[in-house]
Amino acid sequence: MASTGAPTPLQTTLIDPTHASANYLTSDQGVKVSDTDNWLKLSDGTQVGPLILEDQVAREKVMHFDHERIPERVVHARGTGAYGYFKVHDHRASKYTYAPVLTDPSRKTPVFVRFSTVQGSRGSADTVRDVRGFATKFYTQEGNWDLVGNDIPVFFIQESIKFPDFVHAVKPEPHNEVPQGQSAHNNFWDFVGLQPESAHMVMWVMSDRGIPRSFRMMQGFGVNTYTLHTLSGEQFFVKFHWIPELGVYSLFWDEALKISGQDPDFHRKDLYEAIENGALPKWKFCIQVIPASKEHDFDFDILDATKIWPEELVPLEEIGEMVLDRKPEEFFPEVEQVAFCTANVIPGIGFSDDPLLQGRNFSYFDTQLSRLGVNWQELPVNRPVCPVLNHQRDGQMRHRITSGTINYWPNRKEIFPPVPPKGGGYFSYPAKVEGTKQRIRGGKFQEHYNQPQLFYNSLAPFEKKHLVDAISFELDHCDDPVVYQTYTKVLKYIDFELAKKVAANVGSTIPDKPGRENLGKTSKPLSQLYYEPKEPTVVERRVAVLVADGFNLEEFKAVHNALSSAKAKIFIIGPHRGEVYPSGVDYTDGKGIRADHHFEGQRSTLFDAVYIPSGYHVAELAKNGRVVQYVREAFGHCKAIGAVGHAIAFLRDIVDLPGVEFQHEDSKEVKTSYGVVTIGKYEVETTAIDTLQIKPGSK
Ligand code: HDD
Repeated sequence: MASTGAPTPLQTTLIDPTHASANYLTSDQGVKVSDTDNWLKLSDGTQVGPLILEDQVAREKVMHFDHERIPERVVHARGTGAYGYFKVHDHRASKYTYAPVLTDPSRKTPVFVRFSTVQGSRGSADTVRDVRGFATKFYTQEGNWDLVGNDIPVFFIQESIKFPDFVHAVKPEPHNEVPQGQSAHNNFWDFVGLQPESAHMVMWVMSDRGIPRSFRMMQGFGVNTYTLHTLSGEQFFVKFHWIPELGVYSLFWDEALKISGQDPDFHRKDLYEAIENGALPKWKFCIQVIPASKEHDFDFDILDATKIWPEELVPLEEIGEMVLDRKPEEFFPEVEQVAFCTANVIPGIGFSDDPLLQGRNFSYFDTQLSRLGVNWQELPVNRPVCPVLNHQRDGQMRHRITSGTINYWPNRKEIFPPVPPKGGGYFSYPAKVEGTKQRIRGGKFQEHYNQPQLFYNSLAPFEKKHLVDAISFELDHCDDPVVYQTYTKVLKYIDFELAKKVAANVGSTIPDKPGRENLGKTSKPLSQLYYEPKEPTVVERRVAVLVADGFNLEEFKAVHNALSSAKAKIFIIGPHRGEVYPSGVDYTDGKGIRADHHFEGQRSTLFDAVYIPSGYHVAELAKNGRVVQYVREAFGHCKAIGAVGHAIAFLRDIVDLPGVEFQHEDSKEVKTSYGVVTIGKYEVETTAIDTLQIKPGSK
């Protein structure tokens, strides 16, 4: 891995056809192939007869193809991934753990991160409402550590034995395999209505968190409670957090729905384009730590994965950062074959008795057996970067070859002896466990509504509105009244107003009294607004510039320069792809600018901001229904819209809403109202343009 300084096994496996020492086609056995287009046939030269099965070249090609698919992941099937590195800032976590990856600032640990959606299959769309997986493989010198998390800090269920029920309920229904890429159906809402421990996670997924703008703008959470250990024998409970440098932003539901059709690969393209353009996605790495002695000091169980540890009670400690800087070379061997397992921890990091985590530790290895086989760890993307030396042998698709006569321990030659814990071997914390075997859950696991209420109370008014709309959308897709009646009863226990609003929307019985009182508690970090970056940035934000023949070139250039020096991505959208000419240009001299897309090709939903330069081209734009819809839609989605000179009049005509103020046309001042930025003077001075800022996150 050139960029991170540390090698990965992939380097030895990578074939780069453009630099291969030989440039010819061979069979899988390395035999040169003379023809890959025609199957061997019987023919007298004019008549062509049947194919001959003897053709080993054709058979190999087709048979390989016949077996190209492996089972997709039973959940998180759709995803994408990238390589990068992880670094800690200093030694501050040494008081909690001896794991060098978390304590040694001189280390730059290579990572691979896979982002995913949960419900849909491999071919589903990126922008569906769903939880996003955020799984990180740290290739540490002490072995691989897999932190298999989500973009939401809690989970639907407390016990892993419920996982098959939950997944069956959320996945497409068994009789007709509907729906794809969404949870808006009877079975999901039936299950969560009867399993109220899911209420907290349901609130998160129905909030804007369920439709992120980009993987680069999502938080990540380890979700489960893990432990950290010191060499002197202290144990701490820990939760892991990723916080994106760019802030936490979401799409509007209307945008998400449209993008699902307009560009189903929106998120994966966004990730790779950012890396290609050097706008490297970056996250702060934080921990929340509770000393073992304080495990029972809270009114919730700290081992319950349906609960957060409110930051007011357990503050975040930032200890490091992660940067993604390299795309995979080939999707299948890297993104499809990467395999995570929560049981993959390294010395200094351990498990807790979190019942969800304990079950996960079993399930992930098991699922890799069915997807990839018992030697899944030997696949290039899964290989540790430190030596792997043990007596495991054989199994399907074994790659490693170990010489010698010994494949067991103890052995007379002392080959591969276990390392005593003090010498760096994995050390399981010696916890004393007593009890009676029972199928039981802890007492505090029985309380389900405090934290969903805390979450709802903490949202900004517009976030609450989105949440009501989202639940209403989903329940509207449930045609069994039992399902939406049951869920409105659940909502009553979270917030009375919320329950009434949803019930009214979906035709459910409107509750006449709350299930319980609203305790009025809030926690600031639960709202996305909390993560607004201190300095607004347009880095890698997509800006559409709408032009037709006759736009003002000088002004266009000034805005273009301002945006590109701020590292925004500018797309020129015109009546057709190709040359569009500014005013005063003889069309034959070829001095136009090239439109990247035509108005039908890329809709406003695919952009964060829209800018319309001044010029008589506005008359052309105004005649085009698609352009009018483009701008109205962008305004409706609260996008930043920039308009100058004549374009202001155009905007005023089509976005004729009370309360939206536009600049007078003879003014030099920059005016912003509802995200609409206007500069009024037709002959615009470039100094005025320099002050034009298009801020992200206005939605
Ligand atoms: Fe899981 C995949 C995250 C609970 C069983 N899970 C999977 C992936 C992520 C998560 C991000 C995709 C990994 C990848 O990109 O390859 N899962 C979670 C989180 C959970 C959680 C944050 C709750 C804290 N999972 C969970 C439970 C079970 C599983 C309780 C089973 C008892 N998860 C699986 C699995 C998957 C999986 C079936 C499917 C593909 C895979 O593992 O490799 O084993």
